[in-house]
Amino acid sequence: MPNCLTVFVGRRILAPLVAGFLVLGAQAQDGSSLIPRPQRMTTGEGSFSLNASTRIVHAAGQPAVQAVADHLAGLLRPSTGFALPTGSAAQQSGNLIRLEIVSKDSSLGREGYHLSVTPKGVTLKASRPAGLFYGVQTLRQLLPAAIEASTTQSAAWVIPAVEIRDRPEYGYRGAMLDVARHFFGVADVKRFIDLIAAYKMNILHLHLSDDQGWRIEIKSWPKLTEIGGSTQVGGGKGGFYTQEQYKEIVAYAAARHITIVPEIDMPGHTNAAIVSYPELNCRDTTHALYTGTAVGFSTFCTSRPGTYKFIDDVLRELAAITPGPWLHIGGDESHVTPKADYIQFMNKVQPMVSKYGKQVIGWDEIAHANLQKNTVVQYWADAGNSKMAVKKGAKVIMSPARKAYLDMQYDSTTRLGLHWAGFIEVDNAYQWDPATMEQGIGRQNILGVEAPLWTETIITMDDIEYMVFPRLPGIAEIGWTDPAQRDWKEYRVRLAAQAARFRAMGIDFYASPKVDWKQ
Ligand code: TNX
Repeated sequence: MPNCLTVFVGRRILAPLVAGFLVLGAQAQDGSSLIPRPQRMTTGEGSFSLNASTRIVHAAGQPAVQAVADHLAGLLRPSTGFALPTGSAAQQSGNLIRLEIVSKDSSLGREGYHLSVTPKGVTLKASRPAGLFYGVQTLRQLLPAAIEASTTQSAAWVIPAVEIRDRPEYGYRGAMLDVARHFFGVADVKRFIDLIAAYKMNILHLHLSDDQGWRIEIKSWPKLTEIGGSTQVGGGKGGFYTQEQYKEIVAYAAARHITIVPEIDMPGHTNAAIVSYPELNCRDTTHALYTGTAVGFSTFCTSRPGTYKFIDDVLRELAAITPGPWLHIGGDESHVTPKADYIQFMNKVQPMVSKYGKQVIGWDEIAHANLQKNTVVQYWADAGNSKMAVKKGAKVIMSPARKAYLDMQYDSTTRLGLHWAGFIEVDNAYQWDPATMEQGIGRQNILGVEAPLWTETIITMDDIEYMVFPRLPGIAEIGWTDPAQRDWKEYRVRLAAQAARFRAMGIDFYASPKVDWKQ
């Protein structure tokens, strides 16, 4: 146990004593600029030095722990140039980072971890590999920012002596990437996964279909990608993932303890599918590919049995390549589907998802239908819908557009993005509490938070990074950190300290005037 008498940062004592632990405020290099802010942290004396003889060890016969050890080594090798061998610990001495699964520490929960750094060594404990993975993300941020560089750096690779016990507030901490309006290839999605994993997010929702494009191969309906995947907003060439590529994304995410939530948006937002198979529409007229950005003009024919045969095939193929528990069926802005038809449609499609062993997520409008026992509603626009969903027994994912939408402009000068839900500066994106922002939803009914990035105006990976950073770390903290420990004035100092990490990771971030980046 490190010494934890008083912690001074600059000249100020930044933190109160909570339950016998000194909880830290901000500052680089002593652990106090961590994002998300950990639940409990105390600082000790001295530091641990990572060096050429450091090894990352764990007990034998634990492949999932070995995977976390290899992940950690993979993060540290490029910048340090050290070999950092990993493996089971026959010998217990030397300069070691130890990863341990502990069964007795139930207070850590499914995703918590206990990190102990002393001058002698680093020990990371968790009840499951996911917790070890989150502890690894913390360890990364305890090292100098240069650790994030992709080439060898000369730096003193010291980790301050700390003791951290940490676990998340919410189990669902996600981001969404719209690959339908503009398509992003596998390499971009992998980078996106790496960026959200660094902030302990555990969900990536992929918006795989919309009016402008169909992005996932469905073998029984090949024209979906041949025709429906052939363009995008602005008329570019679009693209799609083969099932093999999708599986590659799923595996890459899983290795980072991230679950993929695939979305097929329906019955609206379906122009690309309808152009590919006109019989999905009630009138078998000719349809044209769409490369604009208006919403709400398309709908599946909800009265034809053929529509449900199509949906069954799509859901079956998608469920077979999706190990996670959820299939998102959209349901937003179906403005040309008569309300009674919409309700009937959703009542029919939900059991089809269950049939393939998955749980439904739908945008908040889905609350108008009868909700199956496990259906989850994603709040984006209408609090009334979300409250109705809760009354019907559903759980809610909080993605309020006016706070969590990463495609909203920061201010009127932002070169990308939309502003229909308002301008969202970095402070605004951070200052809200999912549990209290709407009366009538309630903490106990909230699975967590998700920040969607819609891509009508987003074309390149640089564009993605500019809109996502620096707001995403704040959303990640909302998902992870106890709201009683969150405060903008304190957070903005920690955020400023992340800039060096963003730069080392090559992230093209928005240097918001709300943050004093020189601190
Ligand atoms: C609303 S959010 C939409 C999307 C748009 C987004 C742009 C939601 C469920 N529907 O179709 O891309 O606004 O911000």
